[in-house]
Amino acid sequence: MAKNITQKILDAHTVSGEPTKGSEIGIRIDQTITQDATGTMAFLQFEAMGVDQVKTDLSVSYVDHNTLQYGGFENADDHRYLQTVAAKHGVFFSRPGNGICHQIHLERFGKPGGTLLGSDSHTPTSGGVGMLAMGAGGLDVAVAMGGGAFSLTYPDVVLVKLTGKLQPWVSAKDIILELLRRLTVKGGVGKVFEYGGEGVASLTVPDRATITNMGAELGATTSVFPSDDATKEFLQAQGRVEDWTELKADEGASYDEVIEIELNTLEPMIAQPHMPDNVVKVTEIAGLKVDQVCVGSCTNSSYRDLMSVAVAFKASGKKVNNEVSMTVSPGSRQVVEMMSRSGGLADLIAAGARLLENTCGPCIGNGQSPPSDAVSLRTFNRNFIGRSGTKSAGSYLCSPEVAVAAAITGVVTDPRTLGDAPQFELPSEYAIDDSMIISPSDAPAEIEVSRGPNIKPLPIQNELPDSLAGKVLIKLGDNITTDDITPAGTWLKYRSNVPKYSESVFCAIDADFHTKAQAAGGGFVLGGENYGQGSSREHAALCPMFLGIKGVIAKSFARIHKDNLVNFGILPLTFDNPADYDTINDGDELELGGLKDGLTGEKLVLKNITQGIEMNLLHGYTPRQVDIIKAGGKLNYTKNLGTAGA
Ligand code: MIC
Ligand code: SF4
Repeated sequence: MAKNITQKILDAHTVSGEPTKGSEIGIRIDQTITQDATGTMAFLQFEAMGVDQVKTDLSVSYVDHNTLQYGGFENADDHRYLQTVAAKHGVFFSRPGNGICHQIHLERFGKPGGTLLGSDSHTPTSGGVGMLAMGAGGLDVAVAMGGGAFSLTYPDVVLVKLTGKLQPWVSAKDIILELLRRLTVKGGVGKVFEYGGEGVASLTVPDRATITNMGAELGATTSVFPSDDATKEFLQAQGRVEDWTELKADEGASYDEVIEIELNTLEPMIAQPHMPDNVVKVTEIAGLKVDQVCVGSCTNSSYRDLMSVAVAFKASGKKVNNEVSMTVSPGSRQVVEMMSRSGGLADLIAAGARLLENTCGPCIGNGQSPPSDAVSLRTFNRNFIGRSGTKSAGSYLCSPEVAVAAAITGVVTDPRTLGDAPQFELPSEYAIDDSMIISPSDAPAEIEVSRGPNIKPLPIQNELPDSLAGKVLIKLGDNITTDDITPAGTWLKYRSNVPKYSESVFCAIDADFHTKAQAAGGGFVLGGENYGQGSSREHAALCPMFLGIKGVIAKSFARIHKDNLVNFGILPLTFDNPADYDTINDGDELELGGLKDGLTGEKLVLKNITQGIEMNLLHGYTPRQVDIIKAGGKLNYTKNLGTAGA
């Protein structure tokens, strides 16, 4: 049978289940990524499983989110813990200062045809070199490090057929913004986006990685490009051509859906506040005054991206506009070194751009919060309300080309009005220096794992009782993000301290939520469509669990968050009849009984005691998920099995 790329990789890695659409399969994971904001929990969970050495081909622990170490010992303690626990258990450790996990993984480790699981939603970046790379909660990654399979629903595969070639000043970011415009932030749920067509050849690996990275904003399981001559060239330039293999769809391979994009007709695009799918052509809002421009994040921080900004500045002979504050955060140390050697960095600094550390930085609200009511243009992937740290500001997502045009003029500007597009060559050899990636210890028994006071023990969930009762503690609308549930920014340093971090739950929506939840002994959360979209942070399940949340009833869920709720023993449930959402009010007293038997069927009966009505809820769990929920979460379930091979 002719196979597409997704089928080829999945079939080569399937260890359980049938490869039929919609059914659950278990796949072997070749490589894992963790980052510091999710990694401390993932490693505490890995330790709790009692596995000595990781069983993957490669596991890397990156420090890139909380590198600032401001206001106390917390970040630095976490780094120490991560470094020692990695050394002890066979994991490579990428030190703070080495760069953003996705950029580095693409540069140094990603391999065509392999599987990668990462405790960060933008793990699909490595799909740019033909990997099947997926984001997941830290606990799923911990299980994969222990050699356990990763379970996923066999996806629909969408072919994104690219024809023609991008015009000057139009770049990869515009392709993914166009897809978001067409499909919305929930248009990709349950799907893998596979890129094909003759237009693929004109895109370099950094271009492809921008697209696969931001496929996460479609809610997609992942996105993948073929591995071709461009991939070989990139891996050759990274000094690892031996990692290259050709990977393409067979002639006549079938797809569940085909989407066509004519590259030559695309124009510069921009996502307006406060959702990545609120996309328009730049020309539609040209002239809007801009207060801040930020270039960077795992979407657009490669050498290619920064050079296009530097070269555009140089060619224009202009500086950053007096009314604009502009920052640049490079993706990796390799990018910084290459930019320094090529002179591009000097051009950026001469233009008045402010150079930040090569980390996530402003993307996750770690610095550069814009002024009140500001317009901030960012080459990032998320513009959720408040994510920048300033609730009244609006973040707009755009390409580096659109960002530099606005930095020069001080208003949203179509970069095509600037004249000739930046010309520069991508290197045939990148600067390779892995000295900030520390290998695991040769004598693991001698390593003592360092645990500072910020590292609090994992909260434990009990087995599921037969009935759950409690109040609706909050009623929410559509597209609630994990940033709404457990915000980042100044809260980030408490990622290893669940009791403290739990104080942040829904704080921007209801500042008293955590006290209310604890006083009520827990209860239920009511959500609309696509509940839990955005990041993979399992804290968005773990902290509500700590506050006693028993179930989240919503119209639909984002993939990773739904798995995270199950993993922590909170019931994600949907309405049999979505109109029932309107009949439940904030504060209503709810009861779900007969759970142990009920979970073996499709439907559960919810009693709304306050309104005196009943309704059917659907759980949609696989038998494995039912067992996890009954055990009180995946950690208990895995321990009960006595293996990480769950
Ligand atoms: C994000 O971009 O929201 C993050 C911070 O990288 C998260 C992970 C986290 O919350 O630690 C993600 O995308 O998964
Ligand atoms: Fe870091 Fe932002 Fe990428 Fe998340 S989206 S990994 S915060 S750069």
